[in-house]
Amino acid sequence: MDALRTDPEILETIAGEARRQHETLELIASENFCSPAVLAAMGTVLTNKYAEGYPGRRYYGGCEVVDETERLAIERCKSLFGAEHANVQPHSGAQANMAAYMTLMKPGDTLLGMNLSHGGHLTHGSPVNFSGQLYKVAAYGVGEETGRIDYDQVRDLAQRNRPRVIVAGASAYPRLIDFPAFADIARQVDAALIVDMAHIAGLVAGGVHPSPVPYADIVTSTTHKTLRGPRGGFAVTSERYAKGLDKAVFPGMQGGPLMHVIASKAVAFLEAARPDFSGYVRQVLANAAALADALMDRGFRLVSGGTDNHLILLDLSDRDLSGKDAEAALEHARITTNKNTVPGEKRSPFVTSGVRIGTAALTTRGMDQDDMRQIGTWMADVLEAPHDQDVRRRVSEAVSELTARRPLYEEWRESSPGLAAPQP
Ligand code: DSN
Repeated sequence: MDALRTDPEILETIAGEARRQHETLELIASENFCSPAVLAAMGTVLTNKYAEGYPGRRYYGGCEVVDETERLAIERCKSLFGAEHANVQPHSGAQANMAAYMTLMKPGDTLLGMNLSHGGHLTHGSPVNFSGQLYKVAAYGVGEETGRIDYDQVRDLAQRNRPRVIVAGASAYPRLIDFPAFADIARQVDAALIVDMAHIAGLVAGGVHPSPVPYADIVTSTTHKTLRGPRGGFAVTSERYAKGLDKAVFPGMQGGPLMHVIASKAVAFLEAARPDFSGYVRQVLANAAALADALMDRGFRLVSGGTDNHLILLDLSDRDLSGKDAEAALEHARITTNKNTVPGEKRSPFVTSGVRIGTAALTTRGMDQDDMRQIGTWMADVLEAPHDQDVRRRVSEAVSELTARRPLYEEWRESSPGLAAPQP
């Protein structure tokens, strides 16, 4: 990062963010800390190269080296997820979803996806997103009592709406997803099945969540959540849809691939194939269970009463505290989460009655169940007295002691020593 001394303003923002990541407890369920190797691959000369097309079939000269980069990423991705075909070019999960839809349906066709306020994703048919504007949408959700996907409702909606595509997968769902059940429903109504495994891709790679690959026509994902790669997307499919998917990504939707990010995805796929990654994701789940127990022990309600994965959805609808205020109070105590709607939400999506919490990032920092029980106690202290400055200060100081013992990206953090730490 010495080279960045030519731009002290940007260097300051990067070092400031490195410091923030180091000095706070990152519990946003969709975030993680990628390895120095993943980080390094992104800051390379590969960013200079235009490579529209695919390996061996490019629209530019000089692609023989980046062809090899992309081939490595494709082969590693296929091998990691046991897929016949992989496209590693989508710039994001949203674009992977767009390409999957373009492969399997036409504008005006019907899409059945999970309601955003029940834990789905914008690209699963929200009216404010292209998916809700280009397609007719029907939405399933979770049972209000159980907090779990209501598969009878999915079947009923599928039979009544005859969707061209059913999309399974979620952004805020704390339980295992039954992919055979979705595949069965899709078969009954002659629909295609897309699984968006963005949140759980690392859990699938590490073998602690069943894989959707044998059941779905196309599986889409991001690379930066539990999978712990760079910010980006990818999709895997069978030979049957391989050509269609590739055409939908390029030239259907994107131009030149980001070769530096594709190199970084390749590094992440290699890391996720190693035995220690399975140990990591097992610990992610153990940590989520420990944190969930700690919060429930203090009387907090969790959607579905617990978790099977990396994610916890705190339901504050029985309290005089919104998700927005809870997020702010926790942030003042150096604990980063995000407000989230809960099933049966009564408040607006900008206020919400829930807080989404995930353990992938802190597990990467080496934290274990004891740390999670302690963090659960601190969170409960703050949420029970969200305006109490003394509680915030006490928790904030305790968080500082814990984070100081688990250094993160020291090289970056130290590159701008004059920066002030965020104050509660
Ligand atoms: N925004 C992501 C999340 O936080 O889950 C999904 O794209």
